[in-house]
Amino acid sequence: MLANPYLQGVFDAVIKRNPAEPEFHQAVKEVLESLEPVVQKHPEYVSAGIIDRIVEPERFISFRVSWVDDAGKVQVNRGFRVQFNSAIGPYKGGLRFHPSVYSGIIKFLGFEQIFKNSLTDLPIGGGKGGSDFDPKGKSDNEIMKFCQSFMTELSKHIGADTDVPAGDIGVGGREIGFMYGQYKRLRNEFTGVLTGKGLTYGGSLARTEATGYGLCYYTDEMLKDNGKSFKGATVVISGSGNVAIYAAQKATELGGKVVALSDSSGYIHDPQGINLATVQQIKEVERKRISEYVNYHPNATYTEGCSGIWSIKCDIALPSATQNEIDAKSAQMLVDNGCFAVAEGANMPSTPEAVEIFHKNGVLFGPAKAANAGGVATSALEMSQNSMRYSWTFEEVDAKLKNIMINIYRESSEAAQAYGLKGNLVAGANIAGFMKVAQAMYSQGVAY
Ligand code: NDP
Ligand code: 2IT
Repeated sequence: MLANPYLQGVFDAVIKRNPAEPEFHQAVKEVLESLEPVVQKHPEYVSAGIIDRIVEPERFISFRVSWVDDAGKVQVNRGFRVQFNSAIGPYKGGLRFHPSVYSGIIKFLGFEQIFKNSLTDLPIGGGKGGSDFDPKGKSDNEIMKFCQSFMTELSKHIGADTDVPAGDIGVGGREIGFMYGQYKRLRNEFTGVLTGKGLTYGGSLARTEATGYGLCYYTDEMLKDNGKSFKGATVVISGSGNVAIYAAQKATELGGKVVALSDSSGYIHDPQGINLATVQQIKEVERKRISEYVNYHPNATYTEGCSGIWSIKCDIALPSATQNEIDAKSAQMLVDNGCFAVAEGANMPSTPEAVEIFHKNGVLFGPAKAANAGGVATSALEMSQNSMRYSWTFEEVDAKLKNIMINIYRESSEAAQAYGLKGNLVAGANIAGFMKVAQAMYSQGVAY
């Protein structure tokens, strides 16, 4: 139960309107908990119905995606786009292709995206989309067919000044390329309608690296603020996709030793330090399983199953695979093994019980909407470059990204302190992200 009856009422309405969507409920509850001190201080937001409105998407689109596989069989998937909040800019957020995708996953991600995007201090609203399509085991031709069919419908709802999708799980450079090609063909226009594009057709340098690098810049700032650093620290990172790979690269550059990575089948442990070139060859080039790693590095071990990765002794954990991958048991194992910092590369990877364990035990905890905002921040920088028809160097984009991540840490940390919750970066990120959107909604009146 939420202590404030008004907020509890908002939460009850969310559950009633969105039944059987536990991930969405989880994301909303966490934000509403953080807003308790805010509604005390700002009754005008309550009377303007800001919180009642912010939990309801401005628009939710669900559509059929049919395509023909290599065997000539017709396949049907479901596509989604949630246009959650446009108070501070065009809807912005990734597309996820994974068999687990349904309305509840899209809404949780879209809701989180509102506050994350606000934290970047760049003009982007909150959106998210995707499909229950499983890219695993599909040929390039099948991926192209699916992406073209998906974009044929999505193109009716997006635009460079309306809604700008990007990648997420299962959507990387290959998929963005196929979707961009289809959008251009349908509209006959070359605009910045997607981000994460290839460098030859409007992509930004450093967007590929941005989420992982940004995660480490944020973590580094959080560590420094508490008299610690990556230097000499043992680091465990889950996942072995876009976020995990570039987090591993930056953590290593900052002096940490990354000893484990995973995928949805299992995890590898290399006590000497993971060889990233091998991982990139396996995952980015060959699109194979992380278990292949031990064929190249016989000193490393591979273990089936995902959650065991949190039993490896480490100083810093960077969960970068998927939602709810750290439960109370895994959080307790990390604490018992002396882990002093956790920062979330994935969206909502820690369950509420896990977060509580980290807080109770004094573990420095950087929540997803702050710690992984570097990806979407750099997407917004890609939008700026597209609008200017210009491109910045890698160093220029990377320097802007670093500044943004340091600011996000400081703003969240200050917001927590201002509301009497010093050190609680979850509340700090939620409050700081909320305030800007709330002010914009308030100024714009009751439009939706
Ligand atoms: P990728 O598709 O590149 O990689 C995903 C990784 O997570 C893979 O190793 C995958 O393993 C693993 N994974 C996916 N689903 C599960 C699951 N259900 N259980 C266990 N492991 C799983 O995606 P990203 O690296 O882009 O995304 C990772 C996380 O980061 C997501 O939570 C995403 O929302 C978040 N994120 C991504 C951003 C970006 O810019 N890309 C920005 C901010 C957040 P397998 O290959 O076996 O499926
Ligand atoms: O969760 C996220 O922030 C992303 N997947 C990146 C979104 C984007 O628009 O770059």
